[in-house]
Amino acid sequence: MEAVLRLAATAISDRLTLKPQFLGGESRLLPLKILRYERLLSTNTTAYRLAEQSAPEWTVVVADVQTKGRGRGGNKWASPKGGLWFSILLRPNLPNPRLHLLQFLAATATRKAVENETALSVMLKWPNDLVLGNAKLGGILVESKTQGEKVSFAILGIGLNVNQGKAQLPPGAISMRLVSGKQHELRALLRAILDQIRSSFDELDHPSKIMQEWWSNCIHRPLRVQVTLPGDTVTGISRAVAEDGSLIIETDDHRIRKVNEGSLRILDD
Ligand code: BT5
Repeated sequence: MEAVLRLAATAISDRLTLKPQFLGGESRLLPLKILRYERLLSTNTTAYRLAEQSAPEWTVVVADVQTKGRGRGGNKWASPKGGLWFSILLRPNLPNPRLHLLQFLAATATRKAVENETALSVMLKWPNDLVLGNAKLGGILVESKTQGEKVSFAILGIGLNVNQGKAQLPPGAISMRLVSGKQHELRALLRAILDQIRSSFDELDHPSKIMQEWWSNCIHRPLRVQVTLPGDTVTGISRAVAEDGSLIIETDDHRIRKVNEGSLRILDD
C-alpha cells in the first residue's frame, strides 16, 4: 500500500516535499498518512485519484497552493500560499443519504480546533461555510463515489484562510491573521483539526447530535436570511437544520420551507 501511495504521489506531482508521515494514534482508527505537496490542481482531485487506486482511509493530501481549487457546483476556490488546503480520504460506513453528515461534523470539528488553537471565535453558516466576524474564513467540500446505496469512499476537502493578506483574499473573505494580527502555524492547525475530526468520528452514528451541535454555533440562528436556489429564492427566518442537512425557514407569510441546497445571505433588516 505504501508503494501505491508513493507511486501515485509521484505520478501526480514530482514536487512532493515531504515523505508520507505516519502519525499514529491510540484510537481504533487507521493511522493517518499525510502527503504534502507544494502545488496541486486540487487536493480533492488528488485524494480522489488515490482513493480509486485503493489508498487507505485517513490518507490526507495537503497542498501549499492549489491552482484549481474548487467549491460547490463549479465555484472557484482561491488557494494561494498562506492558507490551509487539504482533503481527507474516508471510507465511512454510511448509506448515501447520510453523506451530508460528514460536512456538518467536519465544520464543527474545524471550528473547535481553530478556537482551541487560536482563541478566534469561528461560527458556521449553512450549508458549508466557516465564518469569522461576518466574512468567510473557510469552506468544506465533500465529494464521493457510491456503490449502490453505499458510500464507497468520500473525500472531505477543507479550505481555511490562515495567513493571507487582504490582497490575496476574494471579496467577502477573511483570514485568521487579519483578525488576530498574528502568523499562525499551518502544521499545528492541521494536526488539531485532524485530531478533532478523528475524535468525533463515531458521532456519525448519531445524526441528531451532529446537527444540534452544528446549529448551536450557527451564525444565523435564528435570523432573517435569503436562500437562492436554482430557479427560486426563499426569504424568512432560519429556524433549524433538519437531520437530513436541510435548512428550515419560516417564510414571511409564516409557511415552513425546507431547503436542501443553495446560497445563503443573511439579511440585515
Ligand atoms: C466552499 O465552496 O466553500 C468549499 C471550499 C472547499 C475548498 C477546499 S480546499 C481543499 C479542497 N480542495 C478543493 O479543491 N476544494 C477543497 P462554496 O460554498 O461553493 O464557496 C465558493 C465561493 O466562496 C466562491 O464562489 C467565492 O465566492 C468564495 N471564495 C473563493 N475562494 C475563497 C476563499 N479562499 N475564502 C473565502 N471565500 C472564497
